[in-house]
Amino acid sequence: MVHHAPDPTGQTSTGTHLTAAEQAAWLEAGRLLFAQECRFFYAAQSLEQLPPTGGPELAFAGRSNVGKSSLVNALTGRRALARTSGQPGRTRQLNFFELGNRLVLVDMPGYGYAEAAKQVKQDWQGLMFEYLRGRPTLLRVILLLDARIDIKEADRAAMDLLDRAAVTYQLVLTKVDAVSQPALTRKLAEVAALARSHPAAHMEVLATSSNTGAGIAELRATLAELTPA
Ligand SMILES: Nc1nc2c(ncn2[C@@H]2O[C@H](COP(=O)(O)OP(=O)(O)OP(=O)(O)O)[C@@H](O)[C@H]2O)c(=O)[nH]1
Ligand SMILES: [Mg+2]
Repeated sequence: MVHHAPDPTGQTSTGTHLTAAEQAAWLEAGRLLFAQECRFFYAAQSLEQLPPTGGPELAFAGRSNVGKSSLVNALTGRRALARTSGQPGRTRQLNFFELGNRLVLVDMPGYGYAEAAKQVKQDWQGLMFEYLRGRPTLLRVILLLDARIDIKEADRAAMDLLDRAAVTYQLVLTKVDAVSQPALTRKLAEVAALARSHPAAHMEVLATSSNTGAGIAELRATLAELTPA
């Protein structure tokens, strides 16, 4: 299904197919899901430490510093649920958050962080990819791309890996507050083309800012749509 949101908040790569009333109901479902209690319940540093599979999981992945932890906070309306930092490489474990007994949000370590010690990098990135490949309860990966930065080799590698593992992922732009409207429109077109060229990528690309809240209601609604009742 394809959704449209009013500009500039919640700009998406696709057009409108919903009436105003349908759009309002769609957004309300997202609001309700994310208004529920959300609590951190698990951190895993190795595959053996993963929590037993339970409810459906949504994983937030992307390059170091792209804004994964900030987005988890913005979605849940909590300032400091997931730890964020201006220094890349802040999140080094898989952090699991339970949302109202319906959904598990997984804040992942970033990839493509050149400065990390080699062993540390192998450990946490290996864990991330093993989790993504092998988790049966994973509903979808939300793969974040910084709206200000060109797509990097590490992003392409992550997409290829998910394609090969047939794990559905959705591309979401972050930090759209930091780019001009024309630059954002160009970026959305570029990333939508990228999504179309990857078999496991969802067609629709969302544009978000954890700072201003742009696109957050639409992302909540999109995620609510995926969540079993
Ligand atoms: N302008 C702007 N900056 C943001 C936004 N979201 C996050 N940031 C900044 O980006 C930096 C990284 O944010 P994090 O949420 O820690 O990023 P991360 O992807 O979790 O990083 P790692 O855990 O290190 O992989 C911080 O300085 C945030 O303040 C946004 O929407 N707009
Ligand atoms: Mg983080």
